[in-house]
Amino acid sequence: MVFFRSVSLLSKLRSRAVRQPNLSNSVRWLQIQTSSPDLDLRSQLKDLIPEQQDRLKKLKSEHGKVQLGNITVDMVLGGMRGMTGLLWETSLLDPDEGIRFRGLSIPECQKLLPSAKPSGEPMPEGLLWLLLTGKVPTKEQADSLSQELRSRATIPDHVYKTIEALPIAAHPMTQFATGVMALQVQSEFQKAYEKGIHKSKFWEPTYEDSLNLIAQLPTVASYVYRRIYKNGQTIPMDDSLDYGGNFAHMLGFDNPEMKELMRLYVTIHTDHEGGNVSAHTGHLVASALSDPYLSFAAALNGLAGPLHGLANQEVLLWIKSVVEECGENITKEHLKDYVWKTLNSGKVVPGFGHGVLRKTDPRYTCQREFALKHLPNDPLFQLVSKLYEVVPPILLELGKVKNPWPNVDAHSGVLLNHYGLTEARYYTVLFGVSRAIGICSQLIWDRALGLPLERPKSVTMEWLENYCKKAAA
Ligand code: NMX
Ligand code: MLT
Repeated sequence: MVFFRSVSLLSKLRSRAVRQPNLSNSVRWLQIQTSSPDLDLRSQLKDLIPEQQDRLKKLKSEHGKVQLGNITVDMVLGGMRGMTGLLWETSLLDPDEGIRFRGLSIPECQKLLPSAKPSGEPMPEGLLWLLLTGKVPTKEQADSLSQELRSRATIPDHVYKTIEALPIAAHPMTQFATGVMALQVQSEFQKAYEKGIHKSKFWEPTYEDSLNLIAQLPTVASYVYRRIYKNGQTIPMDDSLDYGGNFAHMLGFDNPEMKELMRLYVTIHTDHEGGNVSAHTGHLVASALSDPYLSFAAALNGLAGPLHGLANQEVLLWIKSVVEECGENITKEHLKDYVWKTLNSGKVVPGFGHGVLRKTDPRYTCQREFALKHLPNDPLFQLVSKLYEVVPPILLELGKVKNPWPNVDAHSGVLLNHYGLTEARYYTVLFGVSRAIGICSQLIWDRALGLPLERPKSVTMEWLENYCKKAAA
């Protein structure tokens, strides 16, 4: 049966506890490493689940009534900013420090996660292992997961046909999300639910769907790219390559630096705690026991909005419009005028600002470091660097922007553009492939922990007015 894949233990299992002092308390429970690695992710997860179920039960029974803060009218009217309302185990965002994946910052992930080449960028499959188990995998474990993902990557033919039913001019995100919906036909969770699976077992077909989906996304995404931009000439998967390397390869980019960029890109875009639009949407939809395909397709539709994932497209198009109007060597003074022109026409400066972050996004910083190492003389990178100096003071001058600093999307486009992936309208699809790793990892835990249907209370303006009158009396 598909849920019970055989476990291949290459050597005898010997466990030892490894302390990693930089990790927060919330992840200490996961600090068990194996010196002779167990290469099967699913069986590792299975061992962890009972312990975490007990932990949640204890938290509920001992601290269920502890208050986490007050809800203000501003929060209700202001998109729930600052309102703590979700459990999300795989990552946590600090407004000043940025994201930590299971307690590890991006530089720590770059240092500790396995890489495809010596001292290279982290492999996304290593991060998937970390998000799911809280353990830093060995290179052997990451390679074994690479192999497993390749073995799950076959796409049913109807998926291609479904995408082909759309006009070629349809936005790449529309084509990609349509492909994900077509993949849903294979959902193990749906089949198991129809057969009456016991709820204690929900996580198992969810795991199968999630790994299949993560495995298949680069092929579907590459298909969309090659369909729209390369006359439909697709490139098969290379069995010798890892997840990120293969994705670059199937898109048509075999430059080793582009493969490294893709590994870094996918890794840093995977997860950004639970409240961002795509993760929250996926989590909400999944809370109705919708399977991972349905949930992730919904998440993608949120990611496709310009204030969220589409911002990476908007940034490159905006940068190219600067170059078109003012040339690559635009002075800082001219650039300031251009930024003001954008703001005065009622638009946002894409790639700057954030709903939670209050400093430069570390995902921006690591991409900047990549650029400084590999493409310091690229004219668009130099323009991005100038924007880093010019934009924040202007946004501060506006007086209302809470975070004037660049986010992840301010940088990704110029890197991709440098290696020949110049089609900005496609960029959000890359974000989407990456985000599946975070959303699906949490979804498996949602099922393992038996998290309930999400259903917050809403109120009307009249209700708020009356409530506030009574509170003031
Ligand atoms: N350019 C112009 N105005 C901005 C910007 C910006 N980059 N960022 C915030 N503001 C405005 C915002 O529109 C709002 O104006 P108003 O009161 O007139 O509606 C005001 O400043 C206060 O907004 P904040 O509280 O600072 O930001 P909020 O949490 O509401 O929104 C973003 C966060 C990310 C939506 C916002 O900063 C933005 O629109 N940035 C540009 C788009 C972007 O880069 N999005 C990608 C985010 C990362 N991602 O990948 O999802
Ligand atoms: C994300 O990666 O999801 C974005 O930075 C937006 C967010 O965290 O709200």
